[in-house]
Amino acid sequence: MFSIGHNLYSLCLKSSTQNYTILVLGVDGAGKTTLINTLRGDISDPEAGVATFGRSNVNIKHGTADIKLIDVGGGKNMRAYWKDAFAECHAWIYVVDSAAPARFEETKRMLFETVGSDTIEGKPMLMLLNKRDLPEAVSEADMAKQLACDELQGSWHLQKCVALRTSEEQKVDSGITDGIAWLSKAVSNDFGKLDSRVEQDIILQKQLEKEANDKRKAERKARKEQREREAAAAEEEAKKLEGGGVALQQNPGEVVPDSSRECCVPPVAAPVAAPEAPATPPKTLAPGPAPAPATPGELPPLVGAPSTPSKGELPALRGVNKPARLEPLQGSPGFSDPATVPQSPWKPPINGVIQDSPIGPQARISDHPNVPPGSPVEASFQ
Ligand SMILES: Nc1nc2c(ncn2[C@@H]2O[C@H](COP(=O)(O)OP(=O)(O)OP(=O)(O)O)[C@@H](O)[C@H]2O)c(=O)[nH]1
Ligand SMILES: [Mg+2]
Repeated sequence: MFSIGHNLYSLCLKSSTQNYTILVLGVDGAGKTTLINTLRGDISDPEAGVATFGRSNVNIKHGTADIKLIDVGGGKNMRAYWKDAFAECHAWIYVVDSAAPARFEETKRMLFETVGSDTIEGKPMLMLLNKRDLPEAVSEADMAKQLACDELQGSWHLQKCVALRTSEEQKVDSGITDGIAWLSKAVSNDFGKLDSRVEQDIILQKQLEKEANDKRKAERKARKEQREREAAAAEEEAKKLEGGGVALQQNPGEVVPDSSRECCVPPVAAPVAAPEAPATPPKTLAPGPAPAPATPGELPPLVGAPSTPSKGELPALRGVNKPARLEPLQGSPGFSDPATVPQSPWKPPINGVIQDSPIGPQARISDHPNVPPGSPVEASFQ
């Protein structure tokens, strides 16, 4: 009874040791996909080599074992994804192009970055020195030196091979069959440990992925909140600016700014610099009859102004915009209620002649009591 049970248990254990995963790594062009094609019994067209993008799984049978092979692209933009497959592998193969010594340094760097990872460290590794059929292939000893193989820890094996198989008649290279035999044995010998390690590594990997995901989410959320805060602040600012204008218009009885109103220029305008004369005077100004000299007590007409401005209007200078002026609000400093402020008896001059002057009808503007002696107004019209 015991022996039947024991045999059944051994059978189950044995059959469970038949399923494992091998990850195939190496820089681009090393021959990973070619190797996998050869292992599954396919032939490869050396002219039709296409770089692998992403990863693909291929199942093969080796003796009694079912092996899942993971092929991951070795291009620079693919290498960051290698680690995603470390946890689920029981063992791995590192493929090297022996005929590309210029890439040995890069190949070595990627090798040591990989072996240093928690989820692959210590798992059996087969290093295949591929493309031995090419005349420029570097010797095995030389390669081992250049790749610093003596610094590798744990269970590893170096094997030279030719992965390329171009016809049905061509036998699979013995370097490949030998290498796979070594790796299968290494896995079988230590399967119990390796299999529970894979289970733990998968849990660890999921945890790491979750942490990385949570971190990314938190960063995205923080960025979104920051954008929302900035948008709210900008909106608040815009409301404040808008609120100032609205208050002016909404307080009943207040004088509101009205840009359509005639500007309130003081009775006697400060001298306005005439627009700079162009090198060639405009046709409207030149040559023209010289303006008659101003008779005493009269002011000459302004250039470009209507000769007789109507009463209450100030002559507009050509090219000079009338400045708009906002009335002060009721209650603000400078506000004068028109109902209480006595109106000035002043009337604007017509052709420089002051109207209803307390001094006399022909008084000069500078004689007016409201004009201080030496004022710019006086200077500008004399
Ligand atoms: N002569 C020779 N050529 C080989 C051998 N193995 C692969 N090649 C050629 O090397 C080139 C690259 O092979 P792939 O298998 O596509 O290389 P890879 O490692 O999968 O490359 P990526 O998918 O870019 O990471 C192809 O043209 C293959 O035919 C070999 O043993 N001998
Ligand atoms: Mg490939």
